[in-house]
Amino acid sequence: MAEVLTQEYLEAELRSSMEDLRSELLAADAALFVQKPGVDKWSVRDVVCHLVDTELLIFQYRLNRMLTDVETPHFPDIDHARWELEHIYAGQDWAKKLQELESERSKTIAMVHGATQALFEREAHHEVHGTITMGFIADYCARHTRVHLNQIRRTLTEVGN
Ligand code: NI
Repeated sequence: MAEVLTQEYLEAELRSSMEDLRSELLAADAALFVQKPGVDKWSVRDVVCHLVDTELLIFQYRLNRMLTDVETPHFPDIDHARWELEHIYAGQDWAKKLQELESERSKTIAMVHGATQALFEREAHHEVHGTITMGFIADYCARHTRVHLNQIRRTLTEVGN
Protein backbone atom coordinates (compact mmCIF):
# COMPACT_ATOMS: atom_id res chain seq x y z
CA MET A 1 0.00 0.00 0.00
CA ALA A 2 2.83 2.42 -0.79
CA GLU A 3 0.72 3.86 -3.57
CA VAL A 4 -0.07 7.54 -2.96
CA LEU A 5 -3.50 8.52 -4.14
CA THR A 6 -3.75 12.30 -4.30
CA GLN A 7 -7.00 14.23 -4.24
CA GLU A 8 -6.37 15.38 -7.82
CA TYR A 9 -5.81 11.82 -9.03
CA LEU A 10 -8.93 10.53 -7.30
CA GLU A 11 -11.10 13.39 -8.55
CA ALA A 12 -9.95 12.56 -12.09
CA GLU A 13 -10.67 8.84 -11.58
CA LEU A 14 -14.11 9.54 -10.15
CA ARG A 15 -14.84 11.78 -13.15
CA SER A 16 -13.44 9.52 -15.87
CA SER A 17 -15.08 6.34 -14.58
CA MET A 18 -18.42 8.17 -14.63
CA GLU A 19 -17.77 9.50 -18.14
CA ASP A 20 -16.84 6.02 -19.40
CA LEU A 21 -20.01 4.58 -17.91
CA ARG A 22 -22.11 7.33 -19.47
CA SER A 23 -20.51 6.87 -22.92
CA GLU A 24 -21.07 3.10 -22.77
CA LEU A 25 -24.75 3.50 -21.93
CA LEU A 26 -25.46 6.22 -24.48
CA ALA A 27 -23.80 4.19 -27.26
CA ALA A 28 -25.68 0.97 -26.43
CA ASP A 29 -29.13 -0.25 -27.43
CA ALA A 30 -31.33 0.88 -24.53
CA ALA A 31 -33.90 -1.79 -25.38
CA LEU A 32 -31.46 -4.31 -23.88
CA PHE A 33 -31.14 -2.48 -20.55
CA VAL A 34 -34.09 -4.20 -18.88
CA GLN A 35 -33.08 -7.71 -19.94
CA LYS A 36 -31.53 -9.97 -17.31
CA PRO A 37 -28.87 -12.39 -18.58
CA GLY A 38 -30.10 -14.98 -16.05
CA VAL A 39 -32.80 -15.45 -13.43
CA ASP A 40 -30.68 -14.17 -10.53
CA LYS A 41 -28.60 -11.76 -12.60
CA TRP A 42 -28.89 -8.01 -12.90
CA SER A 43 -30.05 -6.12 -15.96
CA VAL A 44 -28.09 -3.01 -17.00
CA ARG A 45 -30.87 -0.96 -15.42
CA ASP A 46 -30.41 -2.85 -12.12
CA VAL A 47 -26.67 -2.08 -12.19
CA VAL A 48 -27.28 1.65 -12.70
CA CYS A 49 -29.75 1.62 -9.77
CA HIS A 50 -27.15 -0.20 -7.65
CA LEU A 51 -24.56 2.46 -8.49
CA VAL A 52 -26.89 5.24 -7.34
CA ASP A 53 -27.53 3.38 -4.07
CA THR A 54 -23.87 2.72 -3.37
CA GLU A 55 -22.91 6.30 -4.25
CA LEU A 56 -25.37 7.66 -1.69
CA LEU A 57 -25.55 5.00 1.00
CA ILE A 58 -21.94 3.85 1.08
CA PHE A 59 -19.49 6.27 -0.54
CA GLN A 60 -21.04 9.68 0.22
CA TYR A 61 -22.25 8.45 3.60
CA ARG A 62 -18.71 7.45 4.56
CA LEU A 63 -17.03 10.51 3.06
CA ASN A 64 -19.46 12.73 4.92
CA ARG A 65 -18.68 11.03 8.22
CA MET A 66 -14.95 11.41 7.52
CA LEU A 67 -15.55 15.13 7.04
CA THR A 68 -17.84 15.70 10.04
CA ASP A 69 -17.49 13.04 12.79
CA VAL A 70 -15.86 14.30 15.95
CA GLU A 71 -14.80 10.83 17.07
CA THR A 72 -12.98 8.32 14.85
CA PRO A 73 -15.62 6.84 12.51
CA HIS A 74 -16.24 3.10 12.73
CA PHE A 75 -17.88 1.60 9.66
CA PRO A 76 -19.63 -1.78 9.72
CA ASP A 77 -19.57 -3.96 6.64
CA ILE A 78 -22.75 -3.39 4.63
CA ASP A 79 -25.01 -6.10 3.30
CA HIS A 80 -26.73 -4.59 0.27
CA ALA A 81 -28.22 -7.85 -1.00
CA ARG A 82 -31.75 -6.69 -0.28
CA TRP A 83 -31.54 -3.20 -1.77
CA GLU A 84 -32.59 -4.52 -5.16
CA LEU A 85 -35.92 -5.58 -3.67
CA GLU A 86 -36.32 -2.87 -1.05
CA HIS A 87 -35.57 -0.04 -3.47
CA ILE A 88 -37.52 -1.67 -6.30
CA TYR A 89 -35.00 -1.51 -9.15
CA ALA A 90 -37.56 -3.10 -11.47
CA GLY A 91 -39.64 -0.33 -13.03
CA GLN A 92 -37.02 2.41 -12.58
CA ASP A 93 -36.21 4.67 -15.54
CA TRP A 94 -32.54 4.00 -16.37
CA ALA A 95 -32.04 7.42 -17.99
CA LYS A 96 -33.29 9.19 -14.87
CA LYS A 97 -31.11 6.99 -12.68
CA LEU A 98 -28.10 7.79 -14.88
CA GLN A 99 -28.82 11.52 -14.48
CA GLU A 100 -29.15 11.02 -10.74
CA LEU A 101 -25.85 9.14 -10.65
CA GLU A 102 -24.06 11.89 -12.58
CA SER A 103 -25.46 14.53 -10.27
CA GLU A 104 -24.46 12.56 -7.17
CA ARG A 105 -21.01 11.83 -8.60
CA SER A 106 -20.45 15.59 -8.89
CA LYS A 107 -21.22 15.86 -5.18
CA THR A 108 -18.84 12.98 -4.39
CA ILE A 109 -16.08 14.74 -6.33
CA ALA A 110 -16.84 18.00 -4.51
CA MET A 111 -16.49 16.23 -1.15
CA VAL A 112 -13.04 14.94 -2.12
CA HIS A 113 -12.07 18.28 -3.64
CA GLY A 114 -13.15 20.28 -0.60
CA ALA A 115 -11.37 18.20 2.03
CA THR A 116 -8.41 19.76 3.79
CA GLN A 117 -5.20 17.73 3.72
CA ALA A 118 -5.73 16.83 7.40
CA LEU A 119 -9.25 15.52 6.77
CA PHE A 120 -8.13 13.75 3.62
CA GLU A 121 -5.50 11.87 5.62
CA ARG A 122 -7.71 11.26 8.64
CA GLU A 123 -8.00 7.60 9.62
CA ALA A 124 -11.19 5.67 10.29
CA HIS A 125 -11.88 2.04 11.05
CA HIS A 126 -13.75 -0.32 8.75
CA GLU A 127 -14.97 -3.72 9.97
CA VAL A 128 -13.43 -5.57 7.01
CA HIS A 129 -10.84 -3.20 5.50
CA GLY A 130 -9.30 -2.05 8.79
CA THR A 131 -7.79 1.44 8.79
CA ILE A 132 -9.14 3.53 5.91
CA THR A 133 -9.00 7.15 4.73
CA MET A 134 -11.02 9.35 2.36
CA GLY A 135 -8.56 8.33 -0.34
CA PHE A 136 -9.43 4.68 0.18
CA ILE A 137 -13.15 5.42 -0.02
CA ALA A 138 -12.82 7.56 -3.19
CA ASP A 139 -10.56 4.97 -4.83
CA TYR A 140 -13.01 2.22 -3.92
CA CYS A 141 -15.86 4.29 -5.41
CA ALA A 142 -14.09 4.80 -8.76
CA ARG A 143 -12.98 1.15 -8.95
CA HIS A 144 -16.50 -0.01 -8.05
CA THR A 145 -17.86 2.03 -10.98
CA ARG A 146 -15.36 0.36 -13.34
CA VAL A 147 -16.13 -3.14 -12.02
CA HIS A 148 -19.80 -2.54 -12.78
CA LEU A 149 -19.00 -0.94 -16.15
CA ASN A 150 -17.32 -4.23 -17.08
CA GLN A 151 -20.38 -6.09 -15.80
CA ILE A 152 -22.56 -3.89 -18.03
CA ARG A 153 -20.40 -4.73 -21.07
CA ARG A 154 -20.67 -8.46 -20.33
CA THR A 155 -24.42 -8.18 -19.73
CA LEU A 156 -24.99 -6.37 -23.04
CA THR A 157 -23.08 -9.13 -24.84
CA GLU A 158 -25.08 -11.82 -23.06
CA VAL A 159 -28.51 -10.34 -23.73
CA GLY A 160 -27.73 -8.97 -27.21
CA ASN A 161 -28.25 -10.87 -30.44
NI1 NI B 1 -21.38 -3.32 -6.45
